[in-house]
Amino acid sequence: MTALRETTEVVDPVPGADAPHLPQQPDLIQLLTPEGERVEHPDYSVDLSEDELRDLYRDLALVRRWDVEATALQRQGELGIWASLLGQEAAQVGAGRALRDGDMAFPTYREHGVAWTRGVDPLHVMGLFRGVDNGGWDPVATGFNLYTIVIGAQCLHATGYAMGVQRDGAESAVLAFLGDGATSQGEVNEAMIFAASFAAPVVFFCQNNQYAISVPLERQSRVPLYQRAAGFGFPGVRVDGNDVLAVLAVTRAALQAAREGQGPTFIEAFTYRMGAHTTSDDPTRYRLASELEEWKLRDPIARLKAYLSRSGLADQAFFDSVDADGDELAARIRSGTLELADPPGTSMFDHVYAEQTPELAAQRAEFEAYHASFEGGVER
Ligand SMILES: Cc1ncc(C[n+]2csc(CCOP(=O)(O)OP(=O)(O)O)c2C)c(N)n1
Ligand SMILES: [Mg+2]
Repeated sequence: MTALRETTEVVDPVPGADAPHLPQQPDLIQLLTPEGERVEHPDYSVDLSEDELRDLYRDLALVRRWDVEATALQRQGELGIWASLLGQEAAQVGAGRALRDGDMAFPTYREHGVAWTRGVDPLHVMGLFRGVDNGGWDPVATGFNLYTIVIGAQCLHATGYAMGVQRDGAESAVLAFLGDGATSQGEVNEAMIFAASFAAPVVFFCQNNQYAISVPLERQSRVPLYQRAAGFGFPGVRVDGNDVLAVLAVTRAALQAAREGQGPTFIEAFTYRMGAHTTSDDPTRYRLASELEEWKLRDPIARLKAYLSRSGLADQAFFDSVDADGDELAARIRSGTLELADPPGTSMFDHVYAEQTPELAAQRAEFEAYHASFEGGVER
């Protein structure tokens, strides 16, 4: 009994629990250090033009500006809730820019940076968080599925979709997003078993932002997350999630392997959620301010800015123009959000299925009759 208790009880310190916070991580793939120094890696490289490098900076800065505006709008009562991506911009933009036309992404509820790279109008995302629609963008046209709140469910959707791609003989790949906490979810593990067994063209992109709401990483896994992939029988890699170049290189390689029939890869993008889990959360209740300060030194945008400035690829005029674009974007998001009209109550029946079912039609009729029974807000 004692032995059993020893192996099943979660006790501190968990073996390797402090590893994620150690500065030295030999297994961490990096092409840009936190100081903005360009480094080489034996297995991964990116060859980007000067314009492409500047465009990546623009993406990161604009996505952060959107996020800041959305958080402010929620605080002013204009959104029901907001799930901030602050600190995770490089992980999302790097992964999103690795996708090709024809590839498909399956997001959680936090992938605004990926939505941006797929050309989804931010106002569609704002509409979801304002509660006026369930997404609103076209998943087929954008190659970006609707947000999924149910933790891990999108990994099954992505794997099933990838198995379909395989059967169609298409040369495209699927990118499934998930969080560190989601790796403990049954559906994620089931999806990875199916993906491995069928060598499905799906890449699991896990943003390890160190927390599942208030639950820290060391409660989710006794081994670094990327090492779990070995148990499913496909490669796992850990990339610096705050290094947009490394994320782009690693995700591109994994998607290409998937397209070529080499099966899945698990990518652990090692990052940090710099804000609250959502606007309903107060992270000061479960983490130290010093931890955030430490991660601010690894800020994904600051390091690319340092690299671009130091290498002469961008000057102050460029950064000023990005700031101006950010202000314009924020103003468009603000005014557009305020103009989003409340839909009629019956619209909730419209997109449940592609075609109405008799049950749904009956529910709709009952809903309409109930509302018709009121006159000027008073029951007749
Ligand atoms: C099936 C299910 N269980 C619980 C929840 C409540 N919930 C919402 S977010 C979350 C934590 C997810 O953490 P992680 O996977 O690390 O993603 P992150 O929010 O950090 O991006 C939980 C438990 C849910 N949405 N779905
Ligand atoms: Mg998390």
